[in-house]
Amino acid sequence: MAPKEADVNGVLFESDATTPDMALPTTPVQQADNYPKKLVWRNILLFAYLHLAALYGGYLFLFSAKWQTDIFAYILYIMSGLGITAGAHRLWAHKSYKAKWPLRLILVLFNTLAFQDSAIDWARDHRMHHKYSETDADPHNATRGFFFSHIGWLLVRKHPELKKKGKGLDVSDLYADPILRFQQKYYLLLMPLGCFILPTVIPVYLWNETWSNAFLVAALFRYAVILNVTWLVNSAAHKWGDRPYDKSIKPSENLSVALFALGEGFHNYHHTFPWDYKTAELGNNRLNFTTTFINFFAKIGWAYDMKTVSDEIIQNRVKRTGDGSHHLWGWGDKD
Ligand code: ST9
Ligand code: ZN
Ligand code: ZN
Repeated sequence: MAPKEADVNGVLFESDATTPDMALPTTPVQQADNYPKKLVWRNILLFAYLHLAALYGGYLFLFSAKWQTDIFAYILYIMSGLGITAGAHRLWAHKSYKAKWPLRLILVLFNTLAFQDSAIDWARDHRMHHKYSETDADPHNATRGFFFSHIGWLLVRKHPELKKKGKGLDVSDLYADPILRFQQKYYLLLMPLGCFILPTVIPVYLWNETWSNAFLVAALFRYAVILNVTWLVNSAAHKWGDRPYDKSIKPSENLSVALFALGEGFHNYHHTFPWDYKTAELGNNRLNFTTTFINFFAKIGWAYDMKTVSDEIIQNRVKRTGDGSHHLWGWGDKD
């Protein structure tokens, strides 16, 4: 499908997107920080415990765990990361490509290892993030500061404006997928198994790791790292970096984030052209392992209908709204 563009409040989107709710930003409304915030103490305590335990887990990763456990934790990092990037983000939130059921099954398994809530809930929040970007209806509204957009938004009840506007969001396509419905229905059984129990039991039984090393390294340390890398896209990549495609928005091209986030740090591009399955101007071999992963499945026919943006549309946009730094991000020859 050739990408077409229309201009809504100065931000381009694909006018024939099948689910418009994934891509249509609105004009920022009031930036009120003055509603009575309700702290969620359960989350505050659990995240405090997770981060303290993960710090110790990081120490064990370096100085105590068996090498097999470290490699296992790294593999889990990549698998759960792809469950977020290729699954929840590029496939389900944005529908930037289509996937046959075996790939959807792999992605939902990977996604469950990542414990970032069900893919349906994740995609629903993310559609709000794009549609109402940096307003009160954006779940991790970056205008409320680094801490709020990083982790703070998970420690308080959501803004009433989000709940109000969220009623109008179309997520029928997500509920139409039986694989996603299954994950959501059994999430409280599947998630502990995938994120904590199996990552602990496997190192103990397969290579005789200690219970504490297995739990603290392969489960908690790996989980906390991947959470923070994901959150950095909402915080750091909404604050620091160049804005070659649209200088009027906060999302930025952040190389350090992209390095750890499997290709998801080119956030100025992504907010400007949210339907591109690469979430960046450049794909393979340019710090974009998620694109390599999707392209591999496209080769065997399990991924298809990948949406992209033509060079001409990019160039026009760069000239019209970029901050002049595009020469740094075109990176010479394209893939
Ligand atoms: C986590 C998610 O960490 C991280 C997501 C990050 C996203 C990053 C995106 C960046 C791009 C991609 C880059 C990926 C890079 C990956 C790199 C990997 C290497 N729409 O939520 P509730 C309504 S999760 C429409 O309970 P509260 C709805 O009616 C971490 N409606 O609000 C809903 O009822 P229901 C683990 C919405 O009570 C009702 O409101 N998980 C929407 O205010 C209540 O919803 C946790 O820690 C919407 N979007 O509670 C749990 N939202 O659901 C964290 C709400 O029945 N969450 N409604 O339809 C919670 O505990 C709670 O949600 C809360 C808010 C306390 C934060
Ligand atoms: Zn997105
Ligand atoms: Zn964003």
